[in-house]
Amino acid sequence: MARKASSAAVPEYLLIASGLLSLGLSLSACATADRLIPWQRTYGGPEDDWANEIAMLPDGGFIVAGWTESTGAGKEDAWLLRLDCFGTILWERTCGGGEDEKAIAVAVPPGGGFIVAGSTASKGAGKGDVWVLRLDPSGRLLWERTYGGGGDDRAYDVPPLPGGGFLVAGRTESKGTGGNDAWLPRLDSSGNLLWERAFGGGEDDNASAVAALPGGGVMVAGNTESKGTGSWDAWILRLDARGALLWDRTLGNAGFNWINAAAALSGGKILMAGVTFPAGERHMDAWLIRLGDKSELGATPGAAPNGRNTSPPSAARLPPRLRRPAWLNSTKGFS
Ligand SMILES: [Ca+2]
Ligand SMILES: [Ca+2]
Ligand SMILES: [Ca+2]
Repeated sequence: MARKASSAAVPEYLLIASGLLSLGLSLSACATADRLIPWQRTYGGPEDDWANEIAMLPDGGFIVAGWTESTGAGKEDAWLLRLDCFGTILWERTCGGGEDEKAIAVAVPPGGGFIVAGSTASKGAGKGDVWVLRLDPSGRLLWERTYGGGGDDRAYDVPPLPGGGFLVAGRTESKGTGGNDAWLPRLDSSGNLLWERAFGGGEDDNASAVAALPGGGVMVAGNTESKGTGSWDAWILRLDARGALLWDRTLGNAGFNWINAAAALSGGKILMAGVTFPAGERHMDAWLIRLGDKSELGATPGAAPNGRNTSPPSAARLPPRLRRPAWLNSTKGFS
């Protein structure tokens, strides 16, 4: 009613124009000069402080997950920074106890707020435990849970899944076959464990990132010393929506091969990133792996009815390697 009263006094086209103008102003508030680096900032105190992952928010701002030794409850604490689109801190929060904590991954679930995964040595079942925290949009803790056993257990990714809840990707020393195994605890939206899967052999194995597929199920980026060639090989696992392994493949050479990021592109396509250390060379190369389309992703290698080779890409199909590893986050998966 108030709107109608005011439109009687002000021409309607002016109201529409003013609405469009304010909408345009709010959208353009984050616009920056067309420069290569519109801004850069540092955050932290006198001790070591680390930003590990960043997620963009609908208002143009960001949430940053990392850890800090400069503030908090002792040693390293998980550290979350809510920034506006210019990098100004809106709020920051540390979580943890007297031992080491890290926030490794952060994501924005459909319901808003934040889901954070990392590790804690201050609580849980012993040594490091996987640690998942659910925060509201203001950074208030809604719930936190630890997962793990007596060994060292770590989380590296925590994507929200289309069906609700989350899938943690990490590694466990408490379960599985030997050494570390890739570990995938499936959580509901309140953090309750729905199921968990561990994959690996007698050596160290891990799951470093997950990309959800449109038809259900996930593609897991992992790394293995138990399979493949030489020391570490990249390890790609295709799981269905219940966590059953449909197929897996290793990619690598006799040197060090490692993937620590997975992005779902449109149409069910997947891009993974990591580093590869060509045998006999003294430097790492950045490494991008583009997986095939949805029809390939769901197929069982070697069992395609039309006889096509549906295997995930071999190293020969990878794009030319970049000689600039610096943009890669080498810590995710190493910590
Ligand atoms: Ca701490
Ligand atoms: Ca543990
Ligand atoms: Ca293992």
